[in-house]
Amino acid sequence: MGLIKLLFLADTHLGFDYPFRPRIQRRRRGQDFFANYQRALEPARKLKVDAIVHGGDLLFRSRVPARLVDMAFAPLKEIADKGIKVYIVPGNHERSKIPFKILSLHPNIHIFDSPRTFVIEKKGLRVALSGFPYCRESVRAQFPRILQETGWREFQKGCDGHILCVHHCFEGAKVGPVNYTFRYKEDVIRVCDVPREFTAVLAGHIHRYQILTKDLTGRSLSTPVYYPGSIERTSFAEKDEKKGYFMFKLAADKNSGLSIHREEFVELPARPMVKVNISPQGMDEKKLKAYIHKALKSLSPQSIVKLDIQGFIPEGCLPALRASALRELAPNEMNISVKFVQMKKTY
Ligand SMILES: [Mn+2]
Repeated sequence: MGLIKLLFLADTHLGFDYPFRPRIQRRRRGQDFFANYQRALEPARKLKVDAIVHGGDLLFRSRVPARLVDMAFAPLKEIADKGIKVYIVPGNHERSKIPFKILSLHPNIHIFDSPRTFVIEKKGLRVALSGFPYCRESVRAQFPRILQETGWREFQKGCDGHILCVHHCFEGAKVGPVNYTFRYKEDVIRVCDVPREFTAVLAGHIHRYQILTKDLTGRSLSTPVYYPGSIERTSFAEKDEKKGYFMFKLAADKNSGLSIHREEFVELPARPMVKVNISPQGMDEKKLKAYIHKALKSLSPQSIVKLDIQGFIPEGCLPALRASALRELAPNEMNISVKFVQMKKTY
């Protein structure tokens, strides 16, 4: 029996910081997202996989220019034209506003625009991919019903196994600098509600790469949940995270059924994010500029920098903290922003 090679990526957020008519000229991060999108799709373009699954949030929000939709769709069409199957889960940034219908006309592109099941077949190996679009209202309560609506049970006889594709939080998923853990809220799916017949859950939505293998009490899950995370950092909460995508080899055995024969997390380059703390109390404009200049010089010019300005800001220092002034101090490739941790004026 054959192996099915599957590439799984999610949360590409295309369009993030990618204005078509920018009001000011500065380095934008949008191109980084497109570059990593292309890198992640490379194994598919080189025909090294049989199928790709996009776990949702293809675009950064639901209302986007038609040109951006075309830019996001073109690589997927190109891959589908080569005979590779493409499966897409609409995420919370998608809903009905993105014209997925255009894509779904392609015979190799399949969209989970409603709860449904598609079958991938290769050399006698048949895998049922079930999924549904992002559910806005209390998915925790509705999950068992929506899962049933995918019709997955009807594919039990003819298939070697099942994979679930969604764009949701599951119990135990972690995010942020202090490892916030999703637990009991109404938008968090219970891991025990995933039937053991599923070999894996492929999920988008959580931007940190992780594999959930245990429930909240520490018991092993019969079905692990795979989050590839976002392909680039979308906020400072992701500053220390690895970014990338998954490559899976699926295999089946008469006794044990479908399994992930091999899994690999492929890392993508991500820009360093750095916070710089500054207390400008007692400085004048010149001194503050010199201080910032020195701090920025010590960083990789590719960095995305946030200046955390703490405490009192002498009035004379304010011009040095204007966006335009900061751009002059920073290398061209650097992104720089300011956050006033406790903004107060002194007189
Ligand atoms: Mn997302």
